[in-house]
Amino acid sequence: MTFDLSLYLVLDPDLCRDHSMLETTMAAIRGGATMVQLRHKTASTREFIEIGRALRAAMAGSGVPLIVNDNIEAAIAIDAHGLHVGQDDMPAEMARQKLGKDKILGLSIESEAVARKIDKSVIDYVGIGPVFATSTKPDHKPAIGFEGLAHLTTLCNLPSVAIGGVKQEHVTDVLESGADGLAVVSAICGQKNPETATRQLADAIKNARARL
Ligand code: TZP
Ligand code: MG
Repeated sequence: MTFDLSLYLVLDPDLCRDHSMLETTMAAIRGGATMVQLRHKTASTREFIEIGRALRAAMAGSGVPLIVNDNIEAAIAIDAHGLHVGQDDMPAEMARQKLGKDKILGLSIESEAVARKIDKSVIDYVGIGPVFATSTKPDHKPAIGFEGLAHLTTLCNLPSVAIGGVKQEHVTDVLESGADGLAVVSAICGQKNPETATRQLADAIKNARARL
């Protein structure tokens, strides 16, 4: 499946309080989100699959891929478009083997040491960060800033998305650092109007691209 990393929504059940994860997703898709990741650290696999199937059904026909964070069993049961794994999750090689070649596989990269170790042949994209410290992921690795982002996008040489505290004001710096897009949680989840928040981000990305 082809995919566009421009504006990648990562769902967080705690931040999506006023609007459910499903409502937030549909609002974000109307606003111009290009990828959606279901990330739910506290759900059982059964709950995860239930939420994921509902999301998958609601998103059908939108052209926006649904990616599952970490849980390969859920990704398969949901028939998600892909899986995203971190450094503490299942190794990417094993994830690729279980997923098959047609699904999208993303990997988190937070340092040069990690970037140098990756097997590019099994990964479709990398999520690089955190660019900034963020309270959304309390156990995050040290922030890398735009300099670190630029270094790691070059080193990985794969489609990439920047994550960690990134907001509308960072769009130009993120794209100038070589990333293909922004992955955001709080800039969309938990916003009063997730559709408007997404549209403003999507417009900022379009405008920045036109200038670069
Ligand atoms: N991985 C690295 S930082 C992060 C994840 C999932 C959270 C990003 O959240 P926010 O609210 O966009 O800073
Ligand atoms: Mg993880």
